[in-house]
Amino acid sequence: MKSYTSDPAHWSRFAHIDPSKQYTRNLVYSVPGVFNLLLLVWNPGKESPVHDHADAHCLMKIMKGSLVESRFAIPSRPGEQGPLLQTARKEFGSDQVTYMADVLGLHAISNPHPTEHAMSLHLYTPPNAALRGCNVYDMRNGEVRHVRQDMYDSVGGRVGM
Ligand code: CSS
Ligand code: FE2
Repeated sequence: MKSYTSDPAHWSRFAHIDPSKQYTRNLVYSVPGVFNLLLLVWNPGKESPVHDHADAHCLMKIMKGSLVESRFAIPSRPGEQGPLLQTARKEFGSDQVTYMADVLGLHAISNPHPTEHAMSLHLYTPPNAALRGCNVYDMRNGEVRHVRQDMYDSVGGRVGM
């Protein structure tokens, strides 16, 4: 992922945008049980919920714009310890790659730009979240809930599948 230089000619056909969402999840390719590769399109100024990664490895490469990653500690007693403890905040620019996994805690990703979309390529291995979902945390009180993550907004560049 590091050696690849982002070129919209390669990925624009996957870059479906749903303006009603925080971000649009486009499946580029998957090998069931091995990995899945998603192109995420982040609406201007929008942020993901704080989440874990379902015991999988996550590689994220910025394809367009920049994204801010905020990291948080996993609460030992969710919902009983007050607001999540933020451990880091870092901005990544075009073609940068970062790694995330549950051993590093939780994170939220946001697009800080007020008017431009940002895009990122995510590789998840194994593709656990697609099978069993992931946990989403409330930043203010640390409460956790499980969400499904097997729905994509487009698959292979096609919407409505
Ligand atoms: N895990 C999130 C994106 S940030 S890694 C998702 O798949 O929607
Ligand atoms: Fe994530």
